Amino acid sequence: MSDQQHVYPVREDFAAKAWADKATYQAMYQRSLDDPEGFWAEQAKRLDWFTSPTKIKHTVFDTHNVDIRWFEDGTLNASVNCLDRHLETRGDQPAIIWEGDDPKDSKTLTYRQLHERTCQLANALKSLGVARGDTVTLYMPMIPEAAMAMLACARIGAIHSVVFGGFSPDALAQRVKDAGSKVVITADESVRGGKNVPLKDNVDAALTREGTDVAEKVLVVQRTGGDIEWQDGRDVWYHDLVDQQSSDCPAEPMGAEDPLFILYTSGSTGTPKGLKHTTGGYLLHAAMTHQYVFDYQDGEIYWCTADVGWVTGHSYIVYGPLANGAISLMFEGVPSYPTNGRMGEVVDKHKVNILYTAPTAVRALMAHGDNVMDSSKRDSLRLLGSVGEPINPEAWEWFYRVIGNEQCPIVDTWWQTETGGIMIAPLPGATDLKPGSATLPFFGVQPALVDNEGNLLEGATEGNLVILDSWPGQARSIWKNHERFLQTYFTTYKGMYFTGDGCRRDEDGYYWITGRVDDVLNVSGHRMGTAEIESSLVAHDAVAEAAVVGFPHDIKGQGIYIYVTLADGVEPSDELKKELTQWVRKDIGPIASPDVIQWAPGLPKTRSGKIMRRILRKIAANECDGLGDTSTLADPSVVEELIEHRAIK
Ligand code: 6R9
Repeated sequence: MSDQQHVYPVREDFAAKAWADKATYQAMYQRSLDDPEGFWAEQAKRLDWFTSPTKIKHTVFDTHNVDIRWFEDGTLNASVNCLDRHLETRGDQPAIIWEGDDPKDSKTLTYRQLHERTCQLANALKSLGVARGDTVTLYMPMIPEAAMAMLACARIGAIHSVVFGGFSPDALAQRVKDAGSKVVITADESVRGGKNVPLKDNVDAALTREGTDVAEKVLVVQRTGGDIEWQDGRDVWYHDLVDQQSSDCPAEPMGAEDPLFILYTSGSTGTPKGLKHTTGGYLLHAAMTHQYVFDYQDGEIYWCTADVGWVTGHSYIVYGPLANGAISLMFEGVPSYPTNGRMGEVVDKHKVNILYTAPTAVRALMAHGDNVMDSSKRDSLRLLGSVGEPINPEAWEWFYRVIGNEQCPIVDTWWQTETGGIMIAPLPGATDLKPGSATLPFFGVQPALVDNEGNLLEGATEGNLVILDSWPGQARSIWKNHERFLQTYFTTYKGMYFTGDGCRRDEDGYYWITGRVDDVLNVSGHRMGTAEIESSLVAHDAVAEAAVVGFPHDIKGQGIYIYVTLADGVEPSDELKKELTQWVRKDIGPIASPDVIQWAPGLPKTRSGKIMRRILRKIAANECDGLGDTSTLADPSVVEELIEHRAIK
């Protein structure tokens, strides 16, 4: 079927009111390439600066010398942009609408309230010894305090590092240590799907690990009142300390290139990387994309269902929307609790206009059938968005028809932790939609496709997705490891940023992301390195060797398929499978739970000892007929054996 049969043209009524129609998009995009200095100097005016930037763009994508600076002589403060500057015009407008895990729990914070509490928290952090340039780790539930903590750090020039609340104590410890955080902010427990998660216990456990003694203080929000251990001198109740603080806290003037936050993400090798994002360019990119891609109009209720532990939560729950003075809905729970209709019910309850979610959530609902949305009308919705992984056309159509009542354009937004904000996506008043395609680049973004040798490919074709020049929201480095930043992103294809994604471009120039081309899995929109899971497994006494690959999964997009070679003398058993599953969950977190474990007496290797993952991926996907060239295998019989004992038949 040709792509052309699936085009949803821009709706006239939408284009008439949108921030950008076709002509505007084309003119602005062209200008952003022809005159980046002029274009971005103008756009920078959407932020409030203490000192306006005069130097706009200084970016070098040289393999040996990657140097990315935007607006480098400007000074500003992100919290002022997200809070103070709205007080006069919209102080009493909601900034955050919070919907608790329990449908009876919700509250609203106005810009004035959010400002006041953020300032109090900022003063509290100062009283704990946090100063400009220090790092603070946040391990928090989806509660307004998480947004306040990010903004409070920004206010005093501290650098936040948010760690997703689903990560294990070991994963948390590694991140506290790498960031060198003096203070950890957490809660007694978080609540998700009616279950309590022991955040504070996890922090306690994490801080017993070697190298975490940098963390001198733990600030604890009381969310549930559950039982927790207390370490006098280290642990401080949030309500004891914060409530007594002054709500006057002058904001630090930060250089545009001063770090705003670190966020860890998985790569194909080694430990997670702390991507470093800076203040000016990041905030501008987040705010501008939030306005144009979601076509955000004043007063609308906007809901991004991500967790603040991921980059989507950073850019599109906190920084982008708040910089734009938007009303951002923050949801503590999960879409399936108390019933599968919850997402629609939250939309109706708060009259949500824009809903930004993940394909995995759509597919999970779709699996229950159309009736799953019967408990809600969703007639307040105007626009839908998708992020985190490729959305298959069936899920796109279902999202459009059932959730959006055939009334709402869908913006499929491709981007990454590294890119800071949306890179390829339709603008709803400007771009005709094709289900499954992230469509066209945002202003200033120059995507290209290259073959494996790095040759640029023209026209309708498929290849590796690279970006040819810098954009303001780009990560500047990896925390304390610039060399790794160069290695990871700028050595594969010289002079270009390599995304790690494969992509097709059609005859209309539309981009279709096909998924990772490296050893990174995308499970329910969560990024995970196969190497991380493998190193966790081989640390178990029973395991001699392990290889992890992704396989197609109806709901998660990709599932985790593990081949395990047991140590000598260890017998395979179902108990051992359970034990290994628990081991990985405990080591990394529940998001890394294996879906399938297959015992592998041997793994297919080249004669030089490299595991041939290509073959393992095929076997996991049940594509055993097309294994391709196996002539380089050291022992071909290994493959027969694995096929015969496939775990999924
Ligand atoms: C924002 C975010 C990034 C990886 C990225 C790609 C995949 C994200 C996508 C998409 C197809 C989309 N991805 N959005 N693939 N279409 N609309 O998810 O960041 O967690 O760093 O993941 O996710 O593979 O490289 P992050």
